Amino acid sequence: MALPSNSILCQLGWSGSEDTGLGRVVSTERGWANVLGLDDARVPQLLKLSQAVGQPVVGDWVLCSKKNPQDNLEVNKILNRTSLLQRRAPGKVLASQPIAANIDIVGIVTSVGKRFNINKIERYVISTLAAEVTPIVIVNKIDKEDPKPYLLELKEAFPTITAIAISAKTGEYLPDFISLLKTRSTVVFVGDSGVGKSTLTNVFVGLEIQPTGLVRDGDAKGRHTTTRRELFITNSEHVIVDTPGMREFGLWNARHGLNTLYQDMVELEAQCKFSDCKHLSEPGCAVKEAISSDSIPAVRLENYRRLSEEIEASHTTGVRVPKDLLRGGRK
Ligand SMILES: Nc1nc2c(ncn2[C@@H]2O[C@H](COP(=O)(O)OP(=O)(O)OP(=O)(O)O)[C@@H](O)[C@H]2O)c(=O)[nH]1
Ligand SMILES: [Mg+2]
Ligand SMILES: [Zn+2]
Repeated sequence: MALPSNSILCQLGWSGSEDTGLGRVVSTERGWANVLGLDDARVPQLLKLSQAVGQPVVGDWVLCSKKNPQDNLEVNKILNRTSLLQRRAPGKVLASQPIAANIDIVGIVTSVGKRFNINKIERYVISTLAAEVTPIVIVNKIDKEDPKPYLLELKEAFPTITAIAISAKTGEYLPDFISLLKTRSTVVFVGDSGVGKSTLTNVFVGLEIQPTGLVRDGDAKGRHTTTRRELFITNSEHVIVDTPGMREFGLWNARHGLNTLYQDMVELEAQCKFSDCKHLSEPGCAVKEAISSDSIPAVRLENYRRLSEEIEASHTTGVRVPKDLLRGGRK
């Protein structure tokens, strides 16, 4: 039976039929998950994970049940994910860190001023494309500065990616952003600390639900006000996931995303004489030819090569990528 449109599961984005014990993970703790939508309840329930269920991620759809009538409800199944945004876990371990599941849009939030970093934005874009999710770059705080140069830089760097400039503070251009979202779709906000992800979440939810941080003038460092990922239903009938600022963003399982963003390079490579061409000094190298005839800038090859190496290394070795690169610097 289809669910009524005012049911909480519907508001959370569920479009299937009614399912007993179904809910959506709004936040997680070690061994536990906060699940919303069970029995159409408007408040989440903190439930223990049953053994062998695996680790749910915010945004997951889960099935919950009791072993015996007198027991507490437990999460005992994670439904197949339609999408998963992930990065390489920070630190020495060679592992992925899932950020959010079953998302439709990744809102890559940045702001005018010192926090704007095109290389860091590129990392988010590649990872979003790798997850087969649509990225939208959001340049926030346009009440402080004209966003035109930032939008131009984005258009030049990522001609196929949607970018929009807004002010979460004054609400300017927010309706334009909302008009890009399908009803009941799930959007996750990612970006550096202090760019305004929680401020934007509050505007959407219509309540001061997330604490927001003070940013010191003249200092581009954020304070990491948000400390966990959390999912909310908004006034505009969307679902938003707010996340803590990520200082480093390592690529994980992102080859598909890199190849999508650098399709020109992939096509050129296919025309090189040798299939294992490194585009250094091999004869018949289509990439080098394109650079010498100025059809692609040399820096594009450098970036492509560096990101390719990072993706290969992240899968095969524990080699750590220099922090500076993960933070959006370049060699
Ligand atoms: N001028 C201006 N300030 C804004 C805007 N949006 C957010 N801010 C301010 O920027 C500061 C940081 O905002 P937050 O929403 O806490 O940033 P965040 O991205 O959630 O930061 P973390 O939780 O640390 O990752 C706060 O002081 C906000 O009031 C905006 O559009 N214009
Ligand atoms: Mg925040
Ligand atoms: Zn070549």
